[in-house]
Amino acid sequence: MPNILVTRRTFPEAAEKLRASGAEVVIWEDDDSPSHDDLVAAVADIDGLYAHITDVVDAEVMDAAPNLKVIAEFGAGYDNVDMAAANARGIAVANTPGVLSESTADEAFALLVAMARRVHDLPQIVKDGKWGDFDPVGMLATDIHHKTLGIVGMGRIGSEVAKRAAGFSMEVLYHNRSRRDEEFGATYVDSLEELLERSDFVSLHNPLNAETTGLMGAGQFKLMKKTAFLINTTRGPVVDQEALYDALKSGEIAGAALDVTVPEPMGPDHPLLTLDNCLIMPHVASATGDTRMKMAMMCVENVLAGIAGDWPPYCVNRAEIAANARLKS
Ligand code: 8YV
Repeated sequence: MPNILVTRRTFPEAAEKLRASGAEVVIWEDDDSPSHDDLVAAVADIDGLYAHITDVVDAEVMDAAPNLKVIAEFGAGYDNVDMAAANARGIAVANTPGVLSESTADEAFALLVAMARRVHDLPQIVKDGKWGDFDPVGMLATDIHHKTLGIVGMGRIGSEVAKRAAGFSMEVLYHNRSRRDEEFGATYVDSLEELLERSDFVSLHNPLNAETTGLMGAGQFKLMKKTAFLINTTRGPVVDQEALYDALKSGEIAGAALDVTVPEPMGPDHPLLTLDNCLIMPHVASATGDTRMKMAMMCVENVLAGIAGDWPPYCVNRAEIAANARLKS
């Protein structure tokens, strides 16, 4: 009987479907995620790993799981998995693309609107009893319509953000590894620098990798307009948070809204939380009931296919595994 480890709580429907396959399913029910040592100990007999962003799935974990055939990641990003190690061991890695694009874009856009229209700070004035007499030049916000949005990384989520921006009559620029067909009227710009200089809002949607770690640092904030806002719903390490703190504090940029941070969870004492022009959400862009359920069911499909010896439907390293197999033969 194949064994599956699910590293966080899941929906009953997902657990039932896994068990209905006949597999032995262990679900990590603790409030805390398994530590790396816990994971190494828990994977000894497993064939399939249903993993989450909190799991560092490295060579040590893979070597502790000699029967492991598939790592099914709950999420679109799988930067927590050592892909070179998985490729070398012929372990299929799969993710949950597509189903979360619109929810993530909705949240990115909500953050943009919140920063521009001061939804993040004006309610506090009311709560604090500081809502004074009408002031025609007080409590001013920033327009969204007819402003320029720069999208960094025009994948599925980026293009959903572009679609929303079109509805707000924004001009949309994008910078991507490759030029795509004009997405919802978005204009390709060759360099990140140009995008940063021209945008009133910059929204990050590129995956985390060696090239994108620290992509937004002091030099990039200097290029941005002093009136511009940064939105990050991708991964925390894409932004140099110390440089961001300085840029927000000194007025180099107008504000930032982050769904993702370093570390996660971020403690209440973090310096970014002392700033009025910074809004931080606890990594919840895909966290709607409907979307999380779809992600869970996709993860189930991936893990069940993998333990049966089939390619998971949303496998991300099929070509790499096949190439390695050819090299070895
Ligand atoms: C997930 C995400 O909820 O898809 C992603 O890459 O960041 C989120 O949608 C997160 O990865 C939790 O596993």
